[in-house]
Amino acid sequence: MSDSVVQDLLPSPTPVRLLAEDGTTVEGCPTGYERPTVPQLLAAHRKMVIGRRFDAQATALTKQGRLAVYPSSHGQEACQIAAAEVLGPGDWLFPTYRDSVALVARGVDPVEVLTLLRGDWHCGYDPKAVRVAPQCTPLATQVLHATGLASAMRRKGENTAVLALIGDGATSEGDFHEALNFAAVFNAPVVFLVQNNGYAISVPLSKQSAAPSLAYKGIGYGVRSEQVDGNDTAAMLAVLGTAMDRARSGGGPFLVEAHTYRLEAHTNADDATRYRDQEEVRGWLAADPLPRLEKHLRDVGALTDEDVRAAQEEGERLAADLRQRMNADPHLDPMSLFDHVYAVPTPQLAEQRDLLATELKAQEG
Ligand SMILES: Cc1ncc(C[n+]2csc(CCOP(=O)(O)OP(=O)(O)O)c2C)c(N)n1
Ligand SMILES: [Mg+2]
Repeated sequence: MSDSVVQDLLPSPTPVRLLAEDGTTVEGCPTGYERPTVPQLLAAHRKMVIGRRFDAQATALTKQGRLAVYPSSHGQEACQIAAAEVLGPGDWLFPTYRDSVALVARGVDPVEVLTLLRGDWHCGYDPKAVRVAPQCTPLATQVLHATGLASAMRRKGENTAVLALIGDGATSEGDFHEALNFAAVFNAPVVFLVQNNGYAISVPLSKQSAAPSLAYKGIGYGVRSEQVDGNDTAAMLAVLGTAMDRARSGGGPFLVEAHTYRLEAHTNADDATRYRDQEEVRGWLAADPLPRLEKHLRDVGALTDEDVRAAQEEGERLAADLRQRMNADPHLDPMSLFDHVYAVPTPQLAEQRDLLATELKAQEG
């Protein structure tokens, strides 16, 4: 590989940043990226306000026993909203359990988004209809699925791309490395977005990886890589947008590491005070992506109190509707557990199905 090819693959030495923490503009946009327009930032702001309200409501539903578990993405909204905003209608998203806000921003019905976390056996929505794969809990398996689908799209000559989301901890999984290798060799139109939120449950990144940046994990496979301030919505839109455009036009895979932070515990079932101190959390609260974007848009005269109120009211309406619909007991057919497992059920499965059917009949009688 020549020096210039290697240089083209390398991420910036420091994360790309277009907005400072106080909302002021960081002058100069690194070559190859375009600053998002004010209307794009306004659209992202509105979705961020609504997404944050959804997240708070989902957390409340766990306390009311209406959700089994909820992994919050509070603090990671710049990544979540940018991930939804850069998708075209034909593109696919491959999310993890952490990415419910991105699904809501993509337009998936919030009740459907929470179906799996409510304890059902399926993901709640029709993946093909919304072009969103089921939210994946086994770490890193979704990046291989995303790469395979992207490869198929390319073979069919489609002008579309796939965005695969993954956490920092999951980049240690073999599947992640296999996906990067396959994607590069087959020039698959897939963008990998690593949301580096500092922790894999209680394990800090320093105990997970010795890489100078997770973005460097792309170079060895020949994947163009970048690192971004993951709490800067403008930078996230610029870098992810470029990566997706490049993938759609045959430029191949792209790895983006977003430096961000999960402000809540891993899930409602975890006590984060046992492994990180409040001082650290307070530091990241100062880098919160929402006030940063809001301050910027107010400073440039693009956002008024009325706009903010309108977005908040939309968030309240969504939360009220979600509360109401999630409080209704769903009618679940236990027999549906056996549907779609195998095209032809195994004898053992057929036996279990018959046994359950007999038991249910006995209960009815
Ligand atoms: C293959 C596999 N191993 C272990 C787990 C248990 N587990 C669930 S979440 C998690 C941490 C993942 O951390 P990270 O990838 O950083 O994502 P985050 O939760 O921070 O978004 C682990 C180890 C799992 N779900 N799948
Ligand atoms: Mg993490």
